[in-house]
Amino acid sequence: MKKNILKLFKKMLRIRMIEERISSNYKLQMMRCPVHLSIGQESIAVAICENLKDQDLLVTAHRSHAHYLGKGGNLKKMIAELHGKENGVAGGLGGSMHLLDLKKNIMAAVPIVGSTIAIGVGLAWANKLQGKKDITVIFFGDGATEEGIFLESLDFASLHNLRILFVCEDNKFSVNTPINQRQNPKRNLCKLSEGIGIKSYKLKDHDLMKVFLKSKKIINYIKNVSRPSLLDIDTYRYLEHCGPNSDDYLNYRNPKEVKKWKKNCQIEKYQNLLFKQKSTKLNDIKKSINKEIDNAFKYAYAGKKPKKIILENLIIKK
Ligand SMILES: Cc1ncc(C[n+]2csc(CCOP(=O)(O)OP(=O)(O)O)c2C)c(N)n1
Repeated sequence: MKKNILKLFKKMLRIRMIEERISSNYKLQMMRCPVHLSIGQESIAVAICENLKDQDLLVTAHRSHAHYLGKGGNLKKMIAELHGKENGVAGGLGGSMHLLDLKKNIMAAVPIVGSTIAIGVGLAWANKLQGKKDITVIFFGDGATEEGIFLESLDFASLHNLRILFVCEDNKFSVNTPINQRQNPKRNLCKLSEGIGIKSYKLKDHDLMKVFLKSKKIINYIKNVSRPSLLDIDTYRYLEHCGPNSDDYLNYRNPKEVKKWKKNCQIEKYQNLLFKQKSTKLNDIKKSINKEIDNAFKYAYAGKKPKKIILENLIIKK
């Protein structure tokens, strides 16, 4: 078990360190696309992706880095994409909000809020028609559940017994607007989804192992019974909605709430559990991650700018 926890911890730490580097390098103005960082939310992507097979499909939205990396997306090509380079995952034309890696079945990241929910349902429907047993995981935020397409997608998935795990990362904000200014207090996402016939679960904590164990059970259910499920998890982003900085000075979030979630930092929690203070093993892990990140940035810097847009070259082949 400890070996398993260590493996998941390393994945979380790697995502945190990659995003921290993106954040600190952003001021160099070499990355010119908007970035929506997942710092604070990494445990969900890592825990759920650990229960997926390479063949299982994944779609995500604008806050895509943790999902992409959790499913094994290519780091060098991701960093090159953020730098608008030809050797990036989308030829440098998409940026942070359009990550994909078809070798790992990371099918799309799309920033039109709610859009990838329907795209994911379409992919699962195609899989079903082809007799494939793989599941599709769709990651989205609490804001996306307010789009009409969300309920339409759930309805279609339920009607056609699609093998889908819908994952809502409920970080309580859509940009700077809190959930209580957007939704009736009686609105209950799991009840809404259950009303459409989809088994739904709420986790009020994004604890790494809790999410891992819960999603393992749910994914087994989806595979065995061929039905969709929904998992709604409370979580928190540490930085601004879009960009590399903190925006706590804006005071749209209660400082007590921010403090409470930072105290529940999953990296710190599992670091304390796994390592003694000043652990050389932890330092070695960090050194090796830093080396990998250095290499990814070198790869991005070495890439060429895309010359001109030729539409047929945009069709990305596996
Ligand atoms: C259809 C649509 N409406 C509005 C926007 C502007 N927008 C971008 S991100 C975002 C907030 C989405 O919140 P949520 O789904 O909870 O994801 P989070 O940013 O919290 O991860 C909004 C409103 C958009 N991109 N697409």
